[in-house]
Amino acid sequence: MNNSDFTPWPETFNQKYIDQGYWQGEPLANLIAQASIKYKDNIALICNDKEYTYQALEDKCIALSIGLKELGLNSGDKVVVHLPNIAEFYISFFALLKIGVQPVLALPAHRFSEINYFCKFVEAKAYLMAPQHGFDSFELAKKVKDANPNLESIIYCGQKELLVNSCDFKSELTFIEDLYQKESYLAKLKLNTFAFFQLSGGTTGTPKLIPRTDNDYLYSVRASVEVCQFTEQTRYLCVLPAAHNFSLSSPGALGCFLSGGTVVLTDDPSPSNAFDLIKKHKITVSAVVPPLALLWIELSKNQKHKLSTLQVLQVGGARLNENTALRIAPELGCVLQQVFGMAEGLVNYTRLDDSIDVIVNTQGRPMSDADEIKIVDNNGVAVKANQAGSLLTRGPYTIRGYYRAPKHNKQAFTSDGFYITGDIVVITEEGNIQVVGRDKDQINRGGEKIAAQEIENYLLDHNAIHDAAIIAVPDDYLGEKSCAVLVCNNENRPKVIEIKRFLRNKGLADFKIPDRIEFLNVLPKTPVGKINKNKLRELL
Ligand code: OOB
Repeated sequence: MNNSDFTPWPETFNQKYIDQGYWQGEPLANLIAQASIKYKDNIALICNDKEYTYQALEDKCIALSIGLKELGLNSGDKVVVHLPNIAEFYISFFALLKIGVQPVLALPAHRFSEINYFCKFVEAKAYLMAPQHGFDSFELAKKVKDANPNLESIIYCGQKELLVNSCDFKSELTFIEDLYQKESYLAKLKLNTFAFFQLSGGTTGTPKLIPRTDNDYLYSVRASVEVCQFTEQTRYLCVLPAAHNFSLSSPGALGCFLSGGTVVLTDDPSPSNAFDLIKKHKITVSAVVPPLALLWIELSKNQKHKLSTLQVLQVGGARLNENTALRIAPELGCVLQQVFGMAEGLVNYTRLDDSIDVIVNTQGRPMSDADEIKIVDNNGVAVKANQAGSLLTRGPYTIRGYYRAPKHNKQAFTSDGFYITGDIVVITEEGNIQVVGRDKDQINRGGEKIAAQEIENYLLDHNAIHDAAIIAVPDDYLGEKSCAVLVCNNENRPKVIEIKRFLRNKGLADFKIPDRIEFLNVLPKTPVGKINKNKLRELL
């Protein structure tokens, strides 16, 4: 590995985090293994009609890890995991960790453009995929394979018999069910530099990869479990993409596994399905983004009886407005917990016993005593109490640099290692954070993040588009939607539908396609010639 790939914590911090017990030198891969000793016969995971005890889940993880090794995957290899919410997501995640392979956790919504980029950027050895609703995942796999000669295997997570015989791509697939081996095997685990990759919401032209280590990630899960009081009795419903940091570790499924509770995983995020699952499996806690919280509130008008076991609803990923926040406890009959986190590390929670005022009007406070936060003005100087400023953070589970991005890291981190979150916040007198704005070129579309520059670059590939800017526009339901403002050649100005098709053909995730497209003769510029997005927002 190249030295510029991974930015380690400085030695003094390493020592401090170890001495103070935050980092325990434990492999993340052992999480299920240890739970399987402690909670052997508890039900760890329920997905559709499949149920796994901790022992059964660990057996599956071991069996798959052997098969993956026999397939030729080795410690330090990278694999792009692109799975919907199915049990194989956790099984393959832990199986890969067990043999030291570093997975990239792609989101189900990602398409050719993103998957191809991840495969190339990390020089992936394998791509793990499954059938997904609404698009041809085989066609995608074939395109990815053709574009990546380094990719040795495409691992298909689905039943063989479901694969149509006519699929000419069949011979190129490795079936996950063939990889499970019978004999027991425990890898000797030596901690890799980092364990796996999370994806950044991004602000730049290309997505950034976040290397998370065993030490930092496990600590974030342990600390989350403590704050959120997960126990063996916890029954967690995972409706958001399992790969996202919120549903994976805040405390998410991993927190639930660490506590010996039960994770119920579903690939159907519709509120009516969620309500049925809550009733059927006596769910105690779940995590949603604000637009989904709103839909749950709507449905609860006539289905509140299904929620009688639900104790806590975590809401995060985007700003939750006060009106919606106020409705959650009375209408859903559970405690609201606001979660303000980021895949780069820092996670803030309102505490379960906070006053209603704190729960409704703030995004909580850091989960760890070792989280350092600073709120600064444009010159990097700390702002006065009660004033808004840019949030900087460092700590035992916040990365010190993106993967293979030395240039970008100079802008995204201060020289003393603080991550510049791009969030504008205020700290209340009691020490809680309120997210009041954003100082990054990103659209937060109901929790799904869009890096403006990435889409602008794609738009500028179009012959008739001379200039392009993506900005956020307010939306009652999603909070924000994306709007592309374009300067085009007037004679052959493309139709809105053509532009959307053009972007879709690039193989972009659907949520990144602009919701609205506007045309201007010229984009307003700042004195240094950059597009003036503030002016643009005013104009629209
Ligand atoms: C979570 O992680 P990411 O990496 O998808 O997005 C992080 C960004 C934050 O920097 C902030 O801009 C925004 O999403 N955000 C919120 C928020 N939670 C995240 N903005 C306002 N209010 C909130 N509650 O989104 C994430 C990771 C772990 C746990 C929860 C969310």
